Amino acid sequence: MRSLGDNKLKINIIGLGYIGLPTALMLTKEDFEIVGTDFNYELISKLKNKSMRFSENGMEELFEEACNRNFRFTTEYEEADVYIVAVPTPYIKSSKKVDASHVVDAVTKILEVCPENSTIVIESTVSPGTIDRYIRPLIDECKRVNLAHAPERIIPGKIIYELKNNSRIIGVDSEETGNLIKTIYQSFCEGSIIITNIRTAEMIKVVENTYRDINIAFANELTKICREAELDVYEIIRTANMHPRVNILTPGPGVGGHCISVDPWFLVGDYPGLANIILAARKINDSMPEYVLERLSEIMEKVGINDISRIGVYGLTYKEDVDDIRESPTLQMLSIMRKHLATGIKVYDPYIKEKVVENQLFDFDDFVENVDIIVIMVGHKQIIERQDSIRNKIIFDTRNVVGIEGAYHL
Ligand code: SAJ
Repeated sequence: MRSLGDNKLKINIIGLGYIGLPTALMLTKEDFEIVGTDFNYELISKLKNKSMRFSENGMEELFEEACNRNFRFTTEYEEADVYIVAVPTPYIKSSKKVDASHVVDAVTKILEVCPENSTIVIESTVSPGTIDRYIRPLIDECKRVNLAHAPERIIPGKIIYELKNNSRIIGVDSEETGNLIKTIYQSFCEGSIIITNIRTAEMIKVVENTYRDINIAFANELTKICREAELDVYEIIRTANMHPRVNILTPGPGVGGHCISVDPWFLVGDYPGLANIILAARKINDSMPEYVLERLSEIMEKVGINDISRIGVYGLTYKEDVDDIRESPTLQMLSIMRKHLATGIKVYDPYIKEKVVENQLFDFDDFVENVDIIVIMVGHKQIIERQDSIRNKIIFDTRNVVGIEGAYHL
């Protein structure tokens, strides 16, 4: 294995999505030779034309700098010292288990080109035991390669900041691999870097997202209880959180994204019967889009509006100020409505410029003009800044982000 003191260490990043691309850019700042690989030709040609699929604070500058430093993109896997795998790991809907096929494919292709003694780092989130079950056997029957798991822990919306400042966990089989990978991550990461074994690293990552899911579910359950008790859940959470050992998260219309709504299922799938709170939390969070619809129907009845086409849903993304719509509560809600043949509701999101749903509008003023009730599903900066223009509408603010008098809440 080459050390950093010798020739430039070559790192091949596999998967140039939300995690792989920013990680590659951070590493290109350093004295490594970086090659980014993705099987998506369209993405590679876009990157070659200097265009990125998503943007994050600070990323454009890094991208430009990286291109000037000869950061290369390709659809091929290359011979390298270290491989960092950042491909998606969805869950299988029927069994709730992790679908490791993209990671398996990536590692299989790496093994076709990698030299003996090179190192493969898996960044993709996997359920505990996945690497031993699916990845290690591929390597063991092929060649002598070192394995590491450095699960990504950055939050969309603050990717560059968190890549630099978050602590990292690195799961490895040997001290030597631990030290090499630590040196690589230390080149851009100012947080602490904790070395452990691979299965523990897998578990820590899934536990972090599960903890957040359970905490959000608690907030959502409190919302339902407080509605029944005619109490203000926001006041209750705000005040309870003043206790030094209480930190309840914020209720909302559901939990979306590719992480928190997915990872807890890995534990439910692998430990049925043991993962009880985890399962209950998933169910509560998954029930929220339906709960929004129940509240909406109450509000419509109260204000005497029954024409669905006069209702506007604000926000399609899974959370504020990102352009990612994966598993978003709005999409979940629209799908429930479709099942009940309730169509015609208008939808608008400032971050989504292409048509992804029926009756989607692309201009904020046009949207506001054409509806009587606005259901705020995402607290984008735009709606907070432009709340004056919706004051004369009936507002159902599921995120509690605008201070409009008379607005309805969850
Ligand atoms: N949400 C609430 N109430 C809250 C916080 C979030 O309803 O108080 C909702 C959001 O609106 C969104 C969903 O939950 O729909 C998830 O959003 P998020 O911002 O909590 O998290 P993600 O999915 O963007 O990123 C998470 C992060 N994990 C943790 O904070 C423990 C991130 O650090 C991980 O890297 C990422 O998952 C991942 O890739 O696993």
